Amino acid sequence: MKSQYILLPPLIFLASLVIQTWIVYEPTTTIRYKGLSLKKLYEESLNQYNERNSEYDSFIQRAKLKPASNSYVDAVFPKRQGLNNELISTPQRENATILMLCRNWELFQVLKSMRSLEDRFNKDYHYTWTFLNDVPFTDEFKIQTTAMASGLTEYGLIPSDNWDTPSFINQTKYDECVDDFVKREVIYGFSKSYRNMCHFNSGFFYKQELLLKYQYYFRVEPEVEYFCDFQMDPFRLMRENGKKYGFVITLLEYQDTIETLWDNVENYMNEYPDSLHENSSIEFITDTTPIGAEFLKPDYNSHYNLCHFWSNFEIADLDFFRSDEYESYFQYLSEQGGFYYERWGDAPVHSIAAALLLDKSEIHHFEDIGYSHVPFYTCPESTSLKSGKRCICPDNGENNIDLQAHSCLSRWWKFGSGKKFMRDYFHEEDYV
Ligand SMILES: Nc1nc2c(ncn2[C@@H]2O[C@H](COP(=O)(O)OP(=O)(O)O)[C@@H](O)[C@H]2O)c(=O)[nH]1
Ligand SMILES: [Mg+2]
Repeated sequence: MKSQYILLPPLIFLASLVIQTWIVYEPTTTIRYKGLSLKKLYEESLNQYNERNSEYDSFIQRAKLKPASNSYVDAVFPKRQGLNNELISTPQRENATILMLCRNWELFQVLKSMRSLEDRFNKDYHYTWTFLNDVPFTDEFKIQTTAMASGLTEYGLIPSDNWDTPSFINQTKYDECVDDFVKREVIYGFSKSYRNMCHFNSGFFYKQELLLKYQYYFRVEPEVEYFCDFQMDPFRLMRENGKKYGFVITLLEYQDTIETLWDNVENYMNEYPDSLHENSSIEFITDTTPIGAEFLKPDYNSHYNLCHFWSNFEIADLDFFRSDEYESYFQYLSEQGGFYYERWGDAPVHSIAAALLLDKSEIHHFEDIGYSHVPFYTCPESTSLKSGKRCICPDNGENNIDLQAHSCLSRWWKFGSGKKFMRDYFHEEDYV
Protein backbone atom coordinates (compact mmCIF):
# COMPACT_ATOMS: atom_id res chain seq x y z
CA MET A 1 0.00 0.00 0.00
CA LYS A 2 1.38 3.37 -0.95
CA SER A 3 1.83 5.79 1.96
CA GLN A 4 -0.75 8.31 0.66
CA TYR A 5 -3.52 5.64 0.84
CA ILE A 6 -2.72 5.09 4.50
CA LEU A 7 -4.00 8.64 5.20
CA LEU A 8 -7.31 8.10 3.35
CA PRO A 9 -9.43 6.40 6.09
CA PRO A 10 -8.66 8.99 8.78
CA LEU A 11 -9.35 11.77 6.22
CA ILE A 12 -12.72 10.24 5.28
CA PHE A 13 -13.52 9.89 8.98
CA LEU A 14 -12.64 13.52 9.62
CA ALA A 15 -14.65 14.71 6.59
CA SER A 16 -17.74 12.77 7.71
CA LEU A 17 -17.41 14.32 11.17
CA VAL A 18 -17.35 17.82 9.65
CA ILE A 19 -20.40 17.06 7.50
CA GLN A 20 -22.34 15.62 10.44
CA THR A 21 -21.55 18.65 12.60
CA TRP A 22 -22.65 20.91 9.72
CA ILE A 23 -25.95 19.10 9.37
CA VAL A 24 -26.64 19.05 13.12
CA TYR A 25 -25.71 22.66 13.81
CA GLU A 26 -26.49 24.38 10.51
CA PRO A 27 -29.31 22.31 9.03
CA THR A 28 -30.82 25.35 7.37
CA THR A 29 -27.90 25.86 5.03
CA THR A 30 -28.56 22.62 3.22
CA ILE A 31 -32.07 23.63 2.14
CA ARG A 32 -32.33 26.51 -0.26
CA TYR A 33 -35.24 28.41 -1.73
CA LYS A 34 -34.66 30.77 -4.64
CA GLY A 35 -30.99 30.86 -3.71
CA LEU A 36 -31.65 31.91 -0.12
CA SER A 37 -30.94 29.74 2.88
CA LEU A 38 -33.80 29.10 5.25
CA LYS A 39 -32.03 31.18 7.85
CA LYS A 40 -31.87 34.10 5.43
CA LEU A 41 -35.49 33.57 4.47
CA TYR A 42 -36.48 33.57 8.12
CA GLU A 43 -34.57 36.81 8.67
CA GLU A 44 -36.18 38.36 5.60
CA SER A 45 -39.68 37.43 6.69
CA LEU A 46 -38.94 38.72 10.18
CA ASN A 47 -37.92 42.02 8.62
CA GLN A 48 -41.04 42.06 6.52
CA TYR A 49 -43.12 41.31 9.60
CA ASN A 50 -41.51 44.20 11.47
CA GLU A 51 -42.00 46.46 8.51
CA ARG A 52 -45.69 45.62 8.34
CA ASN A 53 -46.41 48.05 11.15
CA SER A 54 -44.92 50.80 9.11
CA GLU A 55 -45.95 49.33 5.77
CA TYR A 56 -47.26 52.68 4.65
CA ASP A 57 -43.93 54.42 5.26
CA SER A 58 -41.88 51.68 3.69
CA PHE A 59 -44.13 51.56 0.67
CA ILE A 60 -43.74 55.26 0.15
CA GLN A 61 -39.97 54.79 0.34
CA ARG A 62 -40.03 52.10 -2.28
CA ALA A 63 -42.68 53.72 -4.49
CA LYS A 64 -40.37 56.10 -6.28
CA LEU A 65 -41.99 54.93 -9.46
CA LYS A 66 -45.67 55.71 -9.77
CA PRO A 67 -47.44 52.79 -11.42
CA ALA A 68 -50.27 54.99 -12.67
CA SER A 69 -48.67 56.29 -15.84
CA ASN A 70 -45.27 56.44 -17.47
CA SER A 71 -45.47 60.19 -17.49
CA TYR A 72 -45.38 60.23 -13.71
CA VAL A 73 -41.80 59.04 -13.65
CA ASP A 74 -40.65 62.37 -15.06
CA ALA A 75 -38.64 64.32 -12.57
CA VAL A 76 -40.73 66.88 -10.78
CA PHE A 77 -41.02 69.99 -12.92
CA PRO A 78 -38.72 69.03 -15.79
CA LYS A 79 -37.83 71.59 -18.43
CA ARG A 80 -40.21 71.16 -21.34
CA GLN A 81 -40.34 72.21 -24.96
CA GLY A 82 -42.59 75.05 -25.99
CA LEU A 83 -44.57 75.45 -29.19
CA ASN A 84 -41.43 76.51 -31.11
CA ASN A 85 -39.20 73.87 -29.54
CA GLU A 86 -37.69 76.38 -27.13
CA LEU A 87 -37.12 75.25 -23.58
CA ILE A 88 -39.68 76.81 -21.30
CA SER A 89 -39.99 76.87 -17.58
CA THR A 90 -42.64 74.66 -16.08
CA PRO A 91 -45.90 76.16 -14.88
CA GLN A 92 -45.80 77.90 -11.57
CA ARG A 93 -47.84 76.50 -8.75
CA GLU A 94 -50.46 78.14 -6.59
CA ASN A 95 -51.16 77.72 -2.89
CA ALA A 96 -53.78 75.05 -3.48
CA THR A 97 -54.77 71.45 -2.90
CA ILE A 98 -57.02 68.83 -4.44
CA LEU A 99 -59.53 67.81 -1.79
CA MET A 100 -61.53 64.63 -1.44
CA LEU A 101 -63.88 63.67 1.40
CA CYS A 102 -64.50 59.95 1.12
CA ARG A 103 -64.82 56.55 2.75
CA ASN A 104 -62.36 53.66 2.81
CA TRP A 105 -64.70 51.40 0.88
CA GLU A 106 -64.82 53.90 -1.97
CA LEU A 107 -61.13 53.27 -2.76
CA PHE A 108 -61.74 51.88 -6.25
CA GLN A 109 -63.91 54.84 -7.26
CA VAL A 110 -61.44 57.25 -5.62
CA LEU A 111 -58.62 55.80 -7.74
CA LYS A 112 -60.69 56.21 -10.90
CA SER A 113 -61.24 59.89 -10.15
CA MET A 114 -57.58 60.38 -9.30
CA ARG A 115 -56.40 58.68 -12.46
CA SER A 116 -58.64 60.88 -14.57
CA LEU A 117 -57.60 64.16 -12.92
CA GLU A 118 -53.92 63.22 -12.89
CA ASP A 119 -53.94 62.43 -16.60
CA ARG A 120 -55.95 65.49 -17.60
CA PHE A 121 -54.35 68.02 -15.26
CA ASN A 122 -52.30 67.23 -12.22
CA LYS A 123 -49.50 65.16 -13.76
CA ASP A 124 -48.07 68.48 -15.00
CA TYR A 125 -48.51 70.31 -11.68
CA HIS A 126 -48.23 67.75 -8.86
CA TYR A 127 -50.62 69.47 -6.47
CA THR A 128 -51.02 67.71 -3.14
CA TRP A 129 -54.10 65.53 -2.65
CA THR A 130 -55.81 66.05 0.70
CA PHE A 131 -58.13 63.27 1.85
CA LEU A 132 -60.62 63.70 4.70
CA ASN A 133 -62.64 61.04 6.49
CA ASP A 134 -64.76 60.77 9.64
CA VAL A 135 -62.94 57.50 10.48
CA PRO A 136 -59.19 56.79 10.02
CA PHE A 137 -58.08 55.87 6.52
CA THR A 138 -56.75 52.32 6.19
CA ASP A 139 -53.15 51.63 5.18
CA GLU A 140 -54.50 50.04 2.02
CA PHE A 141 -56.29 53.28 1.16
CA LYS A 142 -53.17 55.34 1.82
CA ILE A 143 -50.89 53.02 -0.15
CA GLN A 144 -53.09 52.90 -3.23
CA THR A 145 -53.89 56.61 -3.34
CA THR A 146 -50.26 57.57 -2.75
CA ALA A 147 -49.25 55.36 -5.64
CA MET A 148 -51.81 57.03 -7.89
CA ALA A 149 -50.89 60.62 -6.96
CA SER A 150 -48.21 62.51 -8.86
CA GLY A 151 -47.74 64.81 -5.89
CA LEU A 152 -47.91 64.41 -2.15
CA THR A 153 -50.88 62.96 -0.30
CA GLU A 154 -52.17 63.95 3.14
CA TYR A 155 -54.85 62.24 5.21
CA GLY A 156 -57.02 63.99 7.80
CA LEU A 157 -59.32 62.58 10.45
CA ILE A 158 -62.32 64.85 10.99
CA PRO A 159 -62.90 65.64 14.71
CA SER A 160 -66.21 64.14 15.80
CA ASP A 161 -67.66 67.49 16.87
CA ASN A 162 -67.17 68.70 13.28
CA TRP A 163 -68.99 65.69 11.90
CA ASP A 164 -71.61 64.35 14.32
CA THR A 165 -75.15 65.63 14.61
CA PRO A 166 -75.08 68.68 16.94
CA SER A 167 -76.51 68.18 20.45
CA PHE A 168 -79.19 70.86 19.92
CA ILE A 169 -80.93 68.63 17.37
CA ASN A 170 -84.01 67.01 18.97
CA GLN A 171 -83.54 63.27 18.43
CA THR A 172 -87.24 62.37 18.54
CA LYS A 173 -88.14 65.05 16.03
CA TYR A 174 -85.13 64.05 13.90
CA ASP A 175 -86.22 60.38 13.78
CA GLU A 176 -89.77 61.38 12.85
CA CYS A 177 -88.50 63.62 10.06
CA VAL A 178 -86.27 60.87 8.66
CA ASP A 179 -89.22 58.42 8.72
CA ASP A 180 -91.33 60.97 6.88
CA PHE A 181 -88.60 61.51 4.26
CA VAL A 182 -88.33 57.74 3.78
CA LYS A 183 -92.10 57.48 3.25
CA ARG A 184 -92.00 60.28 0.69
CA GLU A 185 -88.99 58.65 -1.01
CA VAL A 186 -86.94 61.84 -0.90
CA ILE A 187 -83.48 61.30 -2.36
CA TYR A 188 -81.02 60.27 0.44
CA GLY A 189 -83.91 61.04 2.85
CA PHE A 190 -83.21 57.84 4.78
CA SER A 191 -79.56 58.63 5.48
CA LYS A 192 -78.34 60.31 8.64
CA SER A 193 -74.69 60.04 7.59
CA TYR A 194 -75.53 61.87 4.35
CA ARG A 195 -76.96 64.69 6.47
CA ASN A 196 -73.76 64.80 8.56
CA MET A 197 -71.78 64.95 5.34
CA CYS A 198 -73.82 67.88 3.97
CA HIS A 199 -73.55 69.75 7.27
CA PHE A 200 -69.79 69.13 7.34
CA ASN A 201 -69.32 70.22 3.73
CA SER A 202 -71.34 73.36 4.43
CA GLY A 203 -69.54 74.58 7.51
CA PHE A 204 -66.51 72.54 8.48
CA PHE A 205 -64.37 71.32 5.59
CA TYR A 206 -62.43 74.58 5.36
CA LYS A 207 -61.72 74.51 9.12
CA GLN A 208 -59.83 71.20 8.97
CA GLU A 209 -56.21 71.50 10.05
CA LEU A 210 -54.78 70.17 6.78
CA LEU A 211 -56.55 72.92 4.84
CA LEU A 212 -55.49 75.87 6.95
CA LYS A 213 -52.29 76.39 4.96
CA TYR A 214 -54.05 76.67 1.58
CA GLN A 215 -55.90 79.40 -0.24
CA TYR A 216 -57.61 77.36 -2.98
CA TYR A 217 -59.09 73.87 -3.15
CA PHE A 218 -60.38 71.69 -5.95
CA ARG A 219 -63.12 69.39 -4.72
CA VAL A 220 -63.16 65.91 -6.19
CA GLU A 221 -65.53 63.04 -5.47
CA PRO A 222 -65.17 59.30 -6.02
CA GLU A 223 -66.06 58.05 -9.51
CA VAL A 224 -66.02 61.31 -11.40
CA GLU A 225 -64.36 61.83 -14.77
CA TYR A 226 -62.73 64.75 -16.56
CA PHE A 227 -63.10 64.60 -20.33
CA CYS A 228 -60.59 67.18 -21.64
CA ASP A 229 -56.96 68.16 -21.10
CA PHE A 230 -56.99 71.19 -18.85
CA GLN A 231 -54.11 73.02 -20.58
CA MET A 232 -54.26 75.61 -17.82
CA ASP A 233 -53.99 75.73 -14.07
CA PRO A 234 -57.49 76.51 -12.79
CA PHE A 235 -56.04 77.75 -9.48
CA ARG A 236 -53.88 80.26 -11.35
CA LEU A 237 -56.90 81.32 -13.37
CA MET A 238 -58.80 81.91 -10.13
CA ARG A 239 -56.04 84.03 -8.60
CA GLU A 240 -55.20 86.05 -11.71
CA ASN A 241 -58.84 86.89 -12.32
CA GLY A 242 -59.91 87.44 -8.72
CA LYS A 243 -62.33 84.49 -8.84
CA LYS A 244 -63.64 83.04 -5.60
CA TYR A 245 -65.98 80.25 -6.69
CA GLY A 246 -65.79 78.04 -9.79
CA PHE A 247 -68.30 75.53 -11.11
CA VAL A 248 -68.95 73.34 -14.15
CA ILE A 249 -72.61 72.29 -13.86
CA THR A 250 -75.59 74.27 -12.62
CA LEU A 251 -79.06 72.73 -12.33
CA LEU A 252 -82.28 72.64 -10.33
CA GLU A 253 -82.27 71.24 -6.78
CA TYR A 254 -84.81 68.68 -5.52
CA GLN A 255 -87.31 70.91 -3.76
CA ASP A 256 -88.33 68.23 -1.20
CA THR A 257 -84.89 68.40 0.36
CA ILE A 258 -84.97 72.14 1.12
CA GLU A 259 -88.59 73.05 1.85
CA THR A 260 -87.77 75.86 4.30
CA LEU A 261 -84.20 76.69 3.23
CA TRP A 262 -85.05 79.86 1.34
CA ASP A 263 -87.36 81.19 4.10
CA ASN A 264 -84.44 80.83 6.47
CA VAL A 265 -82.07 82.52 4.02
CA GLU A 266 -84.51 85.43 3.80
CA ASN A 267 -84.65 85.65 7.59
CA TYR A 268 -80.86 85.68 7.64
CA MET A 269 -80.74 88.45 5.03
CA ASN A 270 -83.22 90.47 7.06
CA GLU A 271 -80.98 90.11 10.09
CA TYR A 272 -77.76 90.82 8.18
CA PRO A 273 -78.87 93.11 5.33
CA ASP A 274 -75.33 94.39 4.73
CA SER A 275 -74.06 91.00 3.69
CA LEU A 276 -75.87 91.05 0.33
CA HIS A 277 -73.23 92.09 -2.21
CA GLU A 278 -74.16 95.16 -4.25
CA ASN A 279 -73.26 93.33 -7.45
CA SER A 280 -74.60 89.93 -6.39
CA SER A 281 -76.15 87.36 -8.72
CA ILE A 282 -79.38 87.20 -6.72
CA GLU A 283 -81.43 87.25 -9.93
CA PHE A 284 -79.74 84.06 -11.06
CA ILE A 285 -81.33 82.24 -8.12
CA THR A 286 -84.66 84.07 -7.98
CA ASP A 287 -85.72 84.90 -11.54
CA THR A 288 -88.30 82.49 -12.96
CA THR A 289 -89.08 83.91 -16.38
CA PRO A 290 -88.70 81.26 -19.10
CA ILE A 291 -85.38 81.16 -20.94
CA GLY A 292 -85.02 79.17 -24.16
CA ALA A 293 -87.48 76.73 -25.69
CA GLU A 294 -87.48 74.22 -22.87
CA PHE A 295 -87.66 75.40 -19.32
CA LEU A 296 -88.86 73.60 -16.27
CA LYS A 297 -90.69 76.11 -14.11
CA PRO A 298 -89.92 75.03 -10.58
CA ASP A 299 -92.92 74.60 -8.37
CA TYR A 300 -91.38 75.91 -5.20
CA ASN A 301 -93.07 77.61 -2.30
CA SER A 302 -90.72 80.61 -2.20
CA HIS A 303 -88.76 83.06 -4.28
CA TYR A 304 -85.89 80.64 -4.77
CA ASN A 305 -85.88 79.17 -8.30
CA LEU A 306 -83.90 76.07 -7.18
CA CYS A 307 -80.87 76.89 -9.36
CA HIS A 308 -77.61 75.85 -7.76
CA PHE A 309 -74.02 74.96 -8.63
CA TRP A 310 -73.39 71.21 -8.47
CA SER A 311 -70.90 71.14 -5.63
CA ASN A 312 -69.36 67.72 -6.28
CA PHE A 313 -67.10 69.82 -8.53
CA GLU A 314 -65.84 73.00 -6.94
CA ILE A 315 -62.73 75.09 -7.33
CA ALA A 316 -62.87 77.86 -4.81
CA ASP A 317 -61.06 80.33 -2.62
CA LEU A 318 -61.07 79.08 0.98
CA ASP A 319 -61.06 82.69 2.19
CA PHE A 320 -64.62 83.01 0.89
CA PHE A 321 -65.73 80.29 3.31
CA ARG A 322 -63.51 81.67 6.06
CA SER A 323 -65.13 85.11 5.76
CA ASP A 324 -67.28 86.50 8.60
CA GLU A 325 -70.22 86.76 6.19
CA TYR A 326 -70.12 83.10 5.24
CA GLU A 327 -69.53 82.00 8.82
CA SER A 328 -72.53 83.91 10.18
CA TYR A 329 -74.64 82.64 7.24
CA PHE A 330 -73.66 79.03 8.00
CA GLN A 331 -74.14 79.39 11.76
CA TYR A 332 -77.57 80.88 11.23
CA LEU A 333 -78.68 78.05 8.93
CA SER A 334 -77.15 75.35 11.09
CA GLU A 335 -79.06 76.56 14.14
CA GLN A 336 -82.38 76.27 12.27
CA GLY A 337 -81.89 72.47 12.14
CA GLY A 338 -82.85 72.06 8.49
CA PHE A 339 -79.71 70.08 7.68
CA TYR A 340 -81.29 67.32 9.80
CA TYR A 341 -85.06 67.85 10.00
CA GLU A 342 -85.04 68.34 6.23
CA ARG A 343 -82.03 67.35 4.13
CA TRP A 344 -80.39 70.56 3.07
CA GLY A 345 -77.52 69.83 0.71
CA ASP A 346 -74.19 71.62 0.75
CA ALA A 347 -74.74 72.42 -2.94
CA PRO A 348 -77.67 74.86 -2.49
CA VAL A 349 -76.10 76.17 0.74
CA HIS A 350 -72.79 77.00 -1.00
CA SER A 351 -74.52 78.25 -4.12
CA ILE A 352 -76.93 80.60 -2.38
CA ALA A 353 -74.02 82.00 -0.37
CA ALA A 354 -71.93 82.53 -3.52
CA ALA A 355 -74.86 84.14 -5.33
CA LEU A 356 -75.68 86.53 -2.48
CA LEU A 357 -72.35 87.30 -0.83
CA LEU A 358 -70.00 87.50 -3.84
CA ASP A 359 -69.68 89.92 -6.72
CA LYS A 360 -71.10 88.04 -9.73
CA SER A 361 -67.78 88.52 -11.52
CA GLU A 362 -66.08 86.49 -8.77
CA ILE A 363 -67.94 83.34 -9.85
CA HIS A 364 -66.42 81.42 -12.73
CA HIS A 365 -67.94 78.87 -15.08
CA PHE A 366 -65.24 76.38 -16.16
CA GLU A 367 -66.90 75.54 -19.45
CA ASP A 368 -64.00 73.75 -21.09
CA ILE A 369 -63.17 71.09 -18.54
CA GLY A 370 -65.75 68.43 -19.45
CA TYR A 371 -66.92 66.50 -16.40
CA SER A 372 -69.22 63.75 -15.26
CA HIS A 373 -70.62 62.67 -11.93
CA VAL A 374 -73.48 60.21 -12.17
CA PRO A 375 -76.09 60.89 -13.50
CA PHE A 376 -75.07 64.08 -15.40
CA TYR A 377 -72.21 65.24 -17.56
CA THR A 378 -71.09 68.35 -19.40
CA CYS A 379 -68.66 68.54 -22.32
CA PRO A 380 -67.60 71.35 -24.70
CA GLU A 381 -69.72 71.60 -27.84
CA SER A 382 -67.12 73.23 -30.11
CA THR A 383 -65.35 70.74 -32.39
CA SER A 384 -62.07 72.67 -32.48
CA LEU A 385 -62.06 72.96 -28.74
CA LYS A 386 -62.79 69.27 -28.35
CA SER A 387 -59.88 68.24 -30.57
CA GLY A 388 -57.54 70.93 -29.21
CA LYS A 389 -58.12 69.68 -25.70
CA ARG A 390 -58.36 66.03 -26.73
CA CYS A 391 -61.80 65.72 -25.14
CA ILE A 392 -63.52 62.35 -25.11
CA CYS A 393 -67.16 63.23 -24.55
CA PRO A 394 -69.63 60.44 -23.71
CA ASP A 395 -71.78 61.11 -26.81
CA ASN A 396 -72.44 63.79 -29.40
CA GLY A 397 -73.95 66.03 -26.82
CA GLU A 398 -77.49 64.61 -26.83
CA ASN A 399 -77.38 64.09 -23.07
CA ASN A 400 -75.21 67.05 -22.13
CA ILE A 401 -76.84 68.50 -19.00
CA ASP A 402 -76.26 72.05 -20.30
CA LEU A 403 -78.84 71.42 -23.01
CA GLN A 404 -81.48 69.90 -20.74
CA ALA A 405 -84.47 71.69 -19.31
CA HIS A 406 -83.28 71.32 -15.73
CA SER A 407 -79.93 73.01 -16.42
CA CYS A 408 -79.59 76.58 -15.14
CA LEU A 409 -76.66 77.47 -17.40
CA SER A 410 -78.50 79.84 -19.72
CA ARG A 411 -79.90 81.58 -16.65
CA TRP A 412 -76.32 81.96 -15.41
CA TRP A 413 -75.28 83.46 -18.74
CA LYS A 414 -78.14 85.91 -18.51
CA PHE A 415 -77.95 86.89 -14.83
CA GLY A 416 -74.46 85.82 -13.77
CA SER A 417 -71.16 86.94 -15.20
CA GLY A 418 -72.15 86.18 -18.79
CA LYS A 419 -70.66 83.83 -21.37
CA LYS A 420 -66.88 83.79 -21.72
CA PHE A 421 -64.88 82.59 -24.69
CA MET A 422 -62.49 79.73 -24.35
CA ARG A 423 -59.20 81.29 -25.37
CA ASP A 424 -59.71 84.37 -23.19
CA TYR A 425 -57.40 82.79 -20.70
CA PHE A 426 -54.04 81.67 -22.04
CA HIS A 427 -50.55 80.84 -20.80
CA GLU A 428 -48.29 79.42 -23.45
CA GLU A 429 -46.51 77.03 -21.12
CA ASP A 430 -49.82 75.27 -20.49
CA TYR A 431 -50.19 74.26 -24.14
CA VAL A 432 -47.50 71.63 -24.51
N1 LIG B 1 -65.96 60.09 5.08
C1 LIG B 1 -67.21 60.10 4.63
N2 LIG B 1 -67.47 60.61 3.42
C2 LIG B 1 -68.76 60.60 2.99
C3 LIG B 1 -69.82 60.07 3.75
N3 LIG B 1 -70.97 60.19 3.03
C4 LIG B 1 -70.62 60.77 1.86
N4 LIG B 1 -69.28 61.02 1.82
C5 LIG B 1 -68.52 61.67 0.75
O1 LIG B 1 -69.21 62.85 0.44
C6 LIG B 1 -69.28 63.06 -0.96
C7 LIG B 1 -70.74 63.05 -1.42
O2 LIG B 1 -71.30 61.79 -1.18
P1 LIG B 1 -71.92 60.91 -2.35
O3 LIG B 1 -72.27 59.59 -1.77
O4 LIG B 1 -71.02 60.94 -3.53
O5 LIG B 1 -73.27 61.70 -2.62
P2 LIG B 1 -73.87 62.28 -4.00
O6 LIG B 1 -72.71 62.75 -4.83
O7 LIG B 1 -74.75 63.39 -3.56
O8 LIG B 1 -74.60 61.15 -4.62
C8 LIG B 1 -68.43 61.96 -1.58
O9 LIG B 1 -67.12 62.45 -1.74
C9 LIG B 1 -68.47 60.86 -0.55
O10 LIG B 1 -67.33 60.06 -0.60
C10 LIG B 1 -69.51 59.52 5.04
O11 LIG B 1 -70.37 59.05 5.80
N5 LIG B 1 -68.20 59.58 5.43
MG1 LIG C 1 -70.92 61.85 -5.34
